[in-house]
Amino acid sequence: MNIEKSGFSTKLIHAGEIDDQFGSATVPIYQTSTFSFSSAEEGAKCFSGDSDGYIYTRIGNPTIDALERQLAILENGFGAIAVSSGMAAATTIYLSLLSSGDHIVSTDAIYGPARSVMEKQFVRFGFEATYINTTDIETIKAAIRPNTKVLYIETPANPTMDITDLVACAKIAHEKGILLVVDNTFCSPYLQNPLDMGADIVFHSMTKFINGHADVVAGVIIAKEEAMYRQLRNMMINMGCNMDPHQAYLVLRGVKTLSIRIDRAQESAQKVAEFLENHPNVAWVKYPGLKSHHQYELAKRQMKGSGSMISFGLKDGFHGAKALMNNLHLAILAVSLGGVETLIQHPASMTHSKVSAADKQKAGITDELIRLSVGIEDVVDIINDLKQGLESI
Ligand code: LCS
Repeated sequence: MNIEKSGFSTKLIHAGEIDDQFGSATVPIYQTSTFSFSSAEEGAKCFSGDSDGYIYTRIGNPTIDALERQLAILENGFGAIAVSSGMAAATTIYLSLLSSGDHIVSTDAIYGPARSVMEKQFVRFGFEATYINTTDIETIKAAIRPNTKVLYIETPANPTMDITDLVACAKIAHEKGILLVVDNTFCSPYLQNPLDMGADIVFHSMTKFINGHADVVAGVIIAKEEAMYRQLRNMMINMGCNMDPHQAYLVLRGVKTLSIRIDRAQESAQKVAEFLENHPNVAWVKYPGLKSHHQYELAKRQMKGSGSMISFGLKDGFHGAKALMNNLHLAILAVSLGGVETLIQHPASMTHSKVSAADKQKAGITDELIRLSVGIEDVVDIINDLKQGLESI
């Protein structure tokens, strides 16, 4: 069977398989730091690249390899690099692609630490960064300078749910000879495949939808071309931000149900978004599946579904947001997203608190904004919980 030609859900179940000596149905956890060589000569061959035998788990491990092969197939890339977290994916990309004096153009409303690590720490290495509203193509063109090396997009953006046109970005990036990097965490490979739309590198926090059970922190980078894959892989190995075999096993288990989890969560998210939009205490709702989303048509074009992330604002601002969050019984008040449980959080004071007040305002991360990650509980229970929470304001 050619797994690459099979359907997405079949790939979820079978693309991570390996042949082991006992025929186990799931991938065993090779919980070892190192691997023995059959001879001194074989050891030397492994190090010189003349043999693809395993050496040391930071460099490669059968359990981690199985997950990497699966992710490369799911995102239609040359190869995948599993890393210890989504932030390890972002920093491995920054450090692989940028040298002192290079410039990066990025979506302003991205996951807070992916921005603050650049602005507060990597500036010391001479990297320059410009954060802009990437929903406007002319703004992107104007931000690109002669020393720009990377266009870095997060779409839908965390937490504004603004959508950036991936095909248009790929066109600009390639005209200018720069690389397009896409954080695809909010969609997962089930809903959006940036490499197919012209991106060079895609990455995920697998802590979210890919693992889906709120019990692992993990990341992955997928490169379209071999040379880029090798460059990123070498950086991961030398920085030591590799995944652990047990972590890989848990993600291999979680990813099998990605499509059915997302189908269920996004069906509920549509109903939750419609409920919120019609509630008198709610000022606005941003969800790609609502016609009121100003980029509804673009979302339909580049995403295979609307996902299960919703942003909304309350008429009573931050005061109302706090009252709602303190009065929910089913939704868990916690950061993170993309798990089977419904989560709610307040980005301005939580995930994006390290972004300056002025930059938050400019990026649309306002005080009244609440972010909801809709889980797979019964939708009537999710809506009833929100209803009683909203009535308590
Ligand atoms: N990219 C996106 C879009 C994210 O939402 C996150 C984490 C990361 C990268 C980093 O991944 P990590 O290192 O945590 O695996 N987002 C979080 C959030 O919104 N709440 O808590 C974590």
